[in-house]
Amino acid sequence: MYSLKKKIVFVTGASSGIGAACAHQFAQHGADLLLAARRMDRLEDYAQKLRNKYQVKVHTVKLDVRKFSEVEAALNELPQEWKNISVLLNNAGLARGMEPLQQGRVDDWEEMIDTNIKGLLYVSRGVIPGMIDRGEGHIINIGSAAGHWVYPKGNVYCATKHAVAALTEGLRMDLLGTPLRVSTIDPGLVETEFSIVRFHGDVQRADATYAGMTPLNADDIADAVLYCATRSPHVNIQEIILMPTAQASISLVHRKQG
Ligand code: NDP
Ligand code: 8X3
Repeated sequence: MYSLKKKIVFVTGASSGIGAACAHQFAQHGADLLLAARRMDRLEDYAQKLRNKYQVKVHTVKLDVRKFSEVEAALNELPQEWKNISVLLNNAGLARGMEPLQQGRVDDWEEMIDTNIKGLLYVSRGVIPGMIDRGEGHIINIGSAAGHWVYPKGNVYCATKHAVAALTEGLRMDLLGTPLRVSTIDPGLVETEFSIVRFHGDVQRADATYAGMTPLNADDIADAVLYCATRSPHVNIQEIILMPTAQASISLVHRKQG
């Protein structure tokens, strides 16, 4: 097994959901955490809880992954002791809206493309050269079942997650011959703030996404991430697709009535 003790793990989108659950489990394994998101109050509160509970070091970074100059500055300005990142978890991401493409909102498209594709690229471009120099690193992307299949009205979100799948595969090819590993974890329905964000704060519509079925929770995804991150260095788990038992395919969900 690969020990994460005292390794630096960089989690984007650590203020909520899957990113926060992964940060928790990485801390349980003794990793030091570099946590990034835009909502600093939440991030700092959470960081303090992890420091107290697990006696690990946690450094927080205010970061909007959509802004290349911000990503570049945040990485350049990291204190020296935080620069040697061993695991990068590209998790920051979102869906916005669920309309037929011909009625879609351009602002929503831009936000998804800028966050899910360009943000992942900016952070990866900033972190990977250092990993290559040090001869150690694991990039774990949070893709989606929506990166394998498309569902009605999922158009642009699905396209961004298909892009994540392509970038994961391409990166693995580009890093061939180095000791770096590249993995993607691709969940189906997970109950987090994802649907509230998607529906612009409409909680009723968000709740309907999970009505009558038991979705995955953020810790289920963290289990898969930690499994990948703790394999021996010669083992690369390329991809894990995980779905709720009640989800047979991207748009076939069994819901109990009443
Ligand atoms: P949440 O909304 O709970 O968390 C999203 C996280 O991303 C937050 O911490 C948010 O932090 C961060 N984030 C969003 N935009 C930016 C940005 N521009 N810059 C930096 N951070 C940002 O949703 P999930 O935990 O569910 O989502 C995490 C990932 O999992 C996403 O990539 C999503 O696509 C993927 N996923 C989710 C599934 C689901 O059903 N929930 C299924 C499959 C994949 P802040 O707002 O503080 O910046
Ligand atoms: C999120 C999963 O099916 O809601 O990536 O698009 S889904």
